[in-house]
Amino acid sequence: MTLLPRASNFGTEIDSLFNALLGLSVVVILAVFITMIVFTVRFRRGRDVDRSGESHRQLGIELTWTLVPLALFVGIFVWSIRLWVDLRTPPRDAEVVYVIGKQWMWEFEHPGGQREINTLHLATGQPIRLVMTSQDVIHDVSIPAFRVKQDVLPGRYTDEWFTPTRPGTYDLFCAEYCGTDHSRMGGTVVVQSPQDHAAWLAGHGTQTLAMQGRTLFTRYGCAGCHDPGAAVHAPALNGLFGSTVPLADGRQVRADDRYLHDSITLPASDVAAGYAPIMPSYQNRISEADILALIAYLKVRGTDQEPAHAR
Ligand code: HEC
Ligand SMILES: [Cu+2]
Repeated sequence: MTLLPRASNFGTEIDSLFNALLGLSVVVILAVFITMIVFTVRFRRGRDVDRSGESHRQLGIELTWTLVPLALFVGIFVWSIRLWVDLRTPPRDAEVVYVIGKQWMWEFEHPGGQREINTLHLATGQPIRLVMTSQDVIHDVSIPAFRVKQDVLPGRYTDEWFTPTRPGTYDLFCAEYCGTDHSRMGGTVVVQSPQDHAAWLAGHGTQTLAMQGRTLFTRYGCAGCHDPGAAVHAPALNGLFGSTVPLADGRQVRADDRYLHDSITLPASDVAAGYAPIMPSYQNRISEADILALIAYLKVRGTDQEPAHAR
């Protein structure tokens, strides 16, 4: 039973699971209601039937109606858990697209720096991992044709992945009530052939996200403290992403997206060991989009992928 287009790698399996649950429910409902109706007619008042019950107990029947449903439902459980794990495990070659939700629009950022509002261009066959955050309240990216849905939270990165399989135009909805214009907070996913998509990317690229990040690094004054030669004693931030950072309070944390994000908005909460807590907080002074660009830059800072820049 499909009322929706099926346009991602998850389409068939999620629909099969749904149909299996639906079929099983129908079987159980029929079994219960048919038995109920038969019994109400058969044992109605005034009918001369044997009501002694207990007397003819049959182990075979009891075992059957206990074990068969048990096996069916455990089977469904195992099936759905495997599908869930698959849904939560993006493949290594998945391309990241950043998503920012705000009242009441969606902003998308491709690694090549292309930015889009309420429209997202993707290519068939390319696994995509959406890394998502919110600028204000809780939102939720739901793309029914891809059978994916995930909450988007302020101050946190959540993700969802899929591989578009069929070119076309599909709806994207906000699936978490987020205020007055929630019902209008949506957009369109345009799935193109790989060739068309490459052409689209080339036609809309300006500067990669990391290059935009480098510009912002100077504009927000980060460079004044963090670049070599700065008068302030601050970490160089080279090769920081993915490393283990010793903190002033003795804890050790892994420098992931979340850590970089919080270092910018809440620098006082995780102070690097050996430094004074003098970094100003950028909370409410910087958009989530700019933070994403800064993080993209920090990921390549000090590596050979670092974008060239003028000082
Ligand atoms: C006034 C100087 C100053 C400015 C401006 C500044 N920082 Fe910092 N930053 C520091 C110092 C000092 C630390 C180390 C203490 C700490 O962790 O708070 C630090 C820590 C960090 C860390 C964590 C480093 C680690 O090794 O764990 C990151 C990431 C960072 N800054 C990024 C930025 C970005 C991005 C900006 C601009 C938006 C910025 N900083 C602006 C001084 C500054
Ligand atoms: Cu919303």
